[in-house]
Amino acid sequence: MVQPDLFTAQQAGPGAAAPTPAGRAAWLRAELNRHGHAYYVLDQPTIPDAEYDLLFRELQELEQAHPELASPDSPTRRVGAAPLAQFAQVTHTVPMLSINNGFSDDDVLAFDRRVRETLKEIDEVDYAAELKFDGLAINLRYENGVLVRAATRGDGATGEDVTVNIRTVRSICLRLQTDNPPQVLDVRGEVMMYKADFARLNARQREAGQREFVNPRNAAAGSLRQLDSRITAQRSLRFFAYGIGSLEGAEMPASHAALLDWYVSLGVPVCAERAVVRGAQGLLAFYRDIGQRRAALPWDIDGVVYKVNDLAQQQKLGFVSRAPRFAMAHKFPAEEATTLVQDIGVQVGRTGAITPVARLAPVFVGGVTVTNATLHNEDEVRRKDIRIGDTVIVRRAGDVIPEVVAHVPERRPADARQFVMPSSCPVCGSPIVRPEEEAIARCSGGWMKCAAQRKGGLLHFVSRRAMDVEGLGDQLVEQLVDKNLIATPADLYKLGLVALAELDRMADKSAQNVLDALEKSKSTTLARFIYALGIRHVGESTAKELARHFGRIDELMQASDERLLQVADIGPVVARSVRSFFDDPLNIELIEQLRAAGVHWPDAEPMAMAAPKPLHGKIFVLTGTLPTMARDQAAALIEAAGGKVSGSVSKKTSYVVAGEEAGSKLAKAQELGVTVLDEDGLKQLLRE
Ligand code: D41
Repeated sequence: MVQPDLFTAQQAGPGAAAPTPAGRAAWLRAELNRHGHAYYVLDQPTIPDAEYDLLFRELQELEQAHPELASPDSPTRRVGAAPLAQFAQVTHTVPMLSINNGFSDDDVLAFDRRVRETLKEIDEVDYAAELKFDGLAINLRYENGVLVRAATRGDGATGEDVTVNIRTVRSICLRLQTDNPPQVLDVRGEVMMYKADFARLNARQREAGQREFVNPRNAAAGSLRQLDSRITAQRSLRFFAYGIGSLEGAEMPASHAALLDWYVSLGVPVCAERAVVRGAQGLLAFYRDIGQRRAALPWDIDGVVYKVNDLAQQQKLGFVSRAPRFAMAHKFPAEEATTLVQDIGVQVGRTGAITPVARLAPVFVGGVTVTNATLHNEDEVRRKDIRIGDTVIVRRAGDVIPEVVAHVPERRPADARQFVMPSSCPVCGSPIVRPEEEAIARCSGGWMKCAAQRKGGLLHFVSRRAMDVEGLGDQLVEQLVDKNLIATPADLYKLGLVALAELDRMADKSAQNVLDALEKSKSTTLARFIYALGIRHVGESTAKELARHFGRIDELMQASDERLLQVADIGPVVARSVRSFFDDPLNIELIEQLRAAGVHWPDAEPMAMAAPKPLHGKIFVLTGTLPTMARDQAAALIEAAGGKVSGSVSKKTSYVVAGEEAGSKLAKAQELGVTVLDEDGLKQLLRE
């Protein structure tokens, strides 16, 4: 799309002789808008952040020196302004309607039937299907292509003027990308926060000792309704368009899909997860597809929205009370619900980790009834201040285990009780210990004494991604351990038909199935076997790396810390954990027994021992501008030599490489006594 000021841009670009301030400002704005759009809307960055910042600062200075150049669509207007006393009221020229909700397939069939009845003579209706973002509805008014006002939906008739806040949202264009913009265009859509930005924001809030937000929606609402827009500017809000209000001076597109395509061409962000589908079956297929991918999306949605695609058909359908008859929101089961904490107990994991668990009044959330939710660890219970008797928000997203998100302060009873970490394991009675600097308290009984750890370890051993013993679930392992029929994974392969068939809910047939599954599991891979051992800190991908690197179990069992550290992604903590696992004679015996029982896998050649890289284990922090190297270049060279680059200086930092205008990081390095290098010093190290 051609920018109106692109002609001046070319004239005033690099190489042009002495551009006028106005020409230079126009060029800078066009450049910044182009790069900003590529980054925030297309997700395809075109220049490094540092270069963007440079152009930005130049424009800021230019506008300060020449106030007459100030313009409402300048990217410099995105940084926020002085706080407001209150938001002004805005009356929407065309009211912002609400949308009818449905929850079941039947609701969808009924919606489609009503639509067909009204439209008559149409067998199958074309629908535009899109996501239902969990954010805040907003109206963006563009006059002659320039963003002049942004208002919240409010009660649909009047909302609040949040223009200064909306200006800080990088993906929202301050000027439409077209040569002939409509005189008036009201773009409607949802402001929200990506899940990753939400997590980063909460981490920042936590570090600053400030209140954390319960979910991305609340974070988006809190950020948008800030009277101090400089705070909003730091909050990474996003926007997706899904509707239109007033339109003057342009032809209304013929369909909803065409409207959204037009928006895309104007530079207005539209989510790519949308489709035109046919009939109720098309709607249901869209719902199922998105439902399966819901947890993997970068943002929260609470359903999908269906709209009759043809705008003439929409007109014909009209409205009931305040919602259009042409649209329906098909909601997913809520991922959050409130319920009562009846008690807080603890659970003992396979490594002995003690997890506080809230016992809840049963609540339907994320599509299932939940009675237990994890509180992660003791510090989390304190931080979130969850007490017995509290009303809490419980979250179950996708297949993730349910967790307690927050308590509802207004609903805390006077007799709410604090959780106390027990001093001994509820399963085996061994002391519970919590090493200093660790977040996790553990049962000290170990595998030998603690049945909970044995059960957890056995369940892990037989799990699908480990030895994959089909049909050996919770209840069976529970009985086998409680009846002392097995203690270690090796005992599994000694089980006989008679012993198995005597267990509750086992018949000869199912007992034989378990034996067959055990037999089948003996033929495995080294990676699965390593993972099945349940070594602390060794997950599936680390197990794969270890298998690839060592090829044979004996090679791994004998590997030194140094050798282990050469494996991709293995650091000192994991190396230590692997080494101490194989230093324990009981573990060696277990492996021997399993091999004797017939567990086997194809061996491979170990990878050659590489010479350690020169900067192995060294952590670098880069700050300031280096004379000849860009920061990315320096980082790439350090990483290629085996070093790591970190963003902040700590006691663990090996070197700070400082260039011109190095600031607080240099000061911190000096304070901590970390070695400071200049570019030559770094080059010297790289040559060594
Ligand atoms: O994503 C959404 N939350 C969303 C909300 C959407 N994708 N489409 C919507 N369409 C409408 C109509 C049909 C009235 C134009 C909506 C909303 N309304 C809406 N959001 C809040 C109230 C109404």
